[in-house]
Amino acid sequence: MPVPQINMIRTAITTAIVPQARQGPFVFHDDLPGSIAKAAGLGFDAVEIFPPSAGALDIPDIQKRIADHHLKVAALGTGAGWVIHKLTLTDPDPAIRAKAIDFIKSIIDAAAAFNAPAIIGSMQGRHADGQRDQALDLLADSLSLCATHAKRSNLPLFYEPLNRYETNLFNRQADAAAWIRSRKIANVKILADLFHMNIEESNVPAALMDVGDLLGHIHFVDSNRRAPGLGHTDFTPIVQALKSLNYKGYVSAECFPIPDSDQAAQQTINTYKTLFHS
Ligand code: LER
Ligand code: MN
Repeated sequence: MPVPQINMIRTAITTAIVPQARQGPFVFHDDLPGSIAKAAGLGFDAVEIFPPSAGALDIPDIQKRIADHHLKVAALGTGAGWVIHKLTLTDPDPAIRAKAIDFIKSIIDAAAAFNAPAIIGSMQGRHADGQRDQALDLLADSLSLCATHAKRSNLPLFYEPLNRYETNLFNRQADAAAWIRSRKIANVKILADLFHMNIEESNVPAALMDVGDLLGHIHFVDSNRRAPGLGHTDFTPIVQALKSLNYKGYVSAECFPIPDSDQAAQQTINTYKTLFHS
């Protein structure tokens, strides 16, 4: 039975098939068919997939498994472009930037086969000392190119501010949202990751309200990057903020498989049922 929903908030769980990301904050690792079956069995609406490349995905096979399990794909991550190939959208070298954009476009196209958006997280990169303005110009241009490409499939592109240990471009939601608005970067929505927000924001619900209609996706996770309910985040005001925004996107569990994948998945769906039960 699907989890009862309010406000059309939909539930998702992350699954990574990138060997270099085995220690990363993803609930399921390595076994995409198995994690699709488990996600459906627990009542999630969707899976969020972190692939090594577009070419590594057997799209017809995944489409069939997703359809057979009445699931959706919430989003596809692009972080392998950084983790495996060290490509970023703000690299000062135009040849590396071009490769980064091509890598992302190929993931955007693969995601479109599932009617899902792609996520720009670690591929945003970081700026060198004294180079912030130049890097933000490069980020604006690169995001615009990728978002224009996504628009051809009528899908947005998600941009994710990260905590200070992972980027120095945007760490706080309001700063990123104001920048996207002032630069008029079309078709980009913000991905708010509650783990990064726990480090960077003074008030998480207020920061979500600042993002407002630019909010496109949420990485729903506790303060310590464990499954929701295993840390000290107070989710009640966060859910209230989502309700008052009439948020209709996914709450996608991007957390460590602690104590293991199955227990983190079960913990997540239990918490979702409590928080999002109408
Ligand atoms: C990385 O910390 C993260 O949160 C990912 O979602 C970025 O792709
Ligand atoms: Mn994230």
